[in-house]
Amino acid sequence: PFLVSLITHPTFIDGNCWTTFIDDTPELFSLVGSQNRAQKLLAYLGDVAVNGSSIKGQIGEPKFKGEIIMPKLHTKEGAHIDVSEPCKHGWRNILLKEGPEAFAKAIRNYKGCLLMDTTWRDAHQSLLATRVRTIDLLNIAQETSYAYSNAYSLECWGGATFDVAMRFLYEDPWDRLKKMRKLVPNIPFQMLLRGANGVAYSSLPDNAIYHFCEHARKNGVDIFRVFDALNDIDQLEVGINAVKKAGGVVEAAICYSGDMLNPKKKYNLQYYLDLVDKIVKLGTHVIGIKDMAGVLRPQAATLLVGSIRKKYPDVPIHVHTHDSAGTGVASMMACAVAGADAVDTATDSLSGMTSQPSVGAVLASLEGGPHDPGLEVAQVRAIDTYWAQLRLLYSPFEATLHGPDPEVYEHEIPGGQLTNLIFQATQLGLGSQWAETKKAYEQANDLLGDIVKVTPTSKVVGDLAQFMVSNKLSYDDVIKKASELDFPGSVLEFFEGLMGQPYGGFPEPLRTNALRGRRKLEKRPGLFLEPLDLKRIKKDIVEKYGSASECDVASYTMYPKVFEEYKKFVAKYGDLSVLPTKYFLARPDIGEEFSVTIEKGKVLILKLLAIGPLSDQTGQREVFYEMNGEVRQVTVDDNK
Ligand code: 3PY
Ligand code: ZN
Repeated sequence: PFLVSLITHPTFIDGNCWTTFIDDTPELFSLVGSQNRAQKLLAYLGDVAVNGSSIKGQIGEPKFKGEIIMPKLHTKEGAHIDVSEPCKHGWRNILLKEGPEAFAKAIRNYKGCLLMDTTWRDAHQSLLATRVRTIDLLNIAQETSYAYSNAYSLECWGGATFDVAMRFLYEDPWDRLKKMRKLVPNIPFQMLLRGANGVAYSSLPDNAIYHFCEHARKNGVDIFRVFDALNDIDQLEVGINAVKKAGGVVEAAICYSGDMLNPKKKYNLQYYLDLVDKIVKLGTHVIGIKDMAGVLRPQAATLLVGSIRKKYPDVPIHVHTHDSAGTGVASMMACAVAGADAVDTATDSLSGMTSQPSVGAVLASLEGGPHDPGLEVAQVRAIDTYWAQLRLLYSPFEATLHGPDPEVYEHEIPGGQLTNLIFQATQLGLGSQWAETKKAYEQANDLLGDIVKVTPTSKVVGDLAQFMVSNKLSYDDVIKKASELDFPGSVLEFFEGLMGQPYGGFPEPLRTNALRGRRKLEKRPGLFLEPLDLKRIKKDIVEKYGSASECDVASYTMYPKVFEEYKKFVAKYGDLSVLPTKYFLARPDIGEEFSVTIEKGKVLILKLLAIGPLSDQTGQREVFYEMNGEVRQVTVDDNK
């Protein structure tokens, strides 16, 4: 195609000066670029047509088949809201004009209890295996900028979304962030940062965390919820300082575990208040309470939030929970009444169970009272009509959750992990082992010293639990046979101290017996890691892929292998983030027409015409597509 464009270009035909031709004719390259992109896109569509989607974790095809109907927003008075430009009002204006301290002060002074909407991050991480794609966030972004304009924040980045975007969706998480930012300039964007682990699963050199936060901030993240999976203050400090240096709002979080009101349990009120003292001393702008399993019951919430509020009347408190046991709404109500400034909710259709409590239910509980979050109920509901359709579109990633799990108070499995474990158990046909796995999880937690469980320590407990179930090991067996057992890698890493130091120390003699001479770190792992040579990394990426942004460097530092696999995929199929989800996950019907905007102003109208017979010689098939009126053909290996 390049040659054809070249020799038919008028300048070339006229025989004008060749040396300046290429410089003066960039449209030629853009034409070749888009033809290339179109060809790569066809290669993907052809592959899906023949082999079906190969997206990991996908079971079956989307239940939603039609066209998505977009919601219309109206003011309270009934006037139609034009969403062609994003909304301009919101809390982000204060942050941009006056900085994080002024932002925190303004939030604290607000009379109601604000909401953070988790739909774009934790809700789909917890219910749909983090599979919601950029295009589906962007399509509702401008409407969201209006309906949620008074929200404390939109949680839309970090946690597992970073890894999953590249690993399973073949998307660039930075590209997602930049595009969302353009469409939602008014609401603060919030991300989840795993302290000294960044968005990875283990500690990285400090300079990688600083570099990551700097670029997250530059590209649009405003509020960073920083946590450490063991509430290890040294690990937390790395994240806090990195966010401060980047100029973001620091929301250092204490992870809530166990049952504070039960005197037999390890983590009591004093433990949490001491932790809060430490994060306040480190200069957090907002105090985060992170109830990752949904075990903060209403009465404990009243006591915890009330006590922190009394001690720190001027620092905003923001509470996160999961609705696994069904008590989320009651707990968030209790938090609001006890003095929380913000609580987390998700759009109704992506709420409940292992996700956050429903925004509709929380609004119904607080609206019109002294803690009113200040959102327009009808607009919030209108946004949910979009997500109700999207939930069906993502049905291939649904875990079979049928109702609340009050056993969460015993096993304490975090929301996202609970869904994952159920999903795995169902996929493996281990439904009957599910009850056993939950019990083993509880025992594994006790064996490890009753630790705080959230990424990555929740994986340690989960791995040990699955190891116990598959090897038919009881609690006592693990203790007795520790010096012979081939423990999962994550368990050994935890025992080595690679995830930080647990409160109350490591369980002995289990640790020593399991490690069998491996090192035992007594301090945070980052102190033992050499700084990364970020310039060298950039140079290497340029050499391999032709260019490298600082965002690429940050992706590489977090997930070197995943980043390289992602780059290989993109080299083969192009940027698939522009492809509507329906066609990303399943082939269209023969004759069904659809469009893909591959870049601004460049729309491809596509129609699957036919799938050819299998060639015995090559094991391939020809797939025929109509693209902008022309018949195009791709040859695809039949892998079935
Ligand atoms: C994550 O780290 O991804 C979490 O969601 C922890 O709750
Ligand atoms: Zn969560």
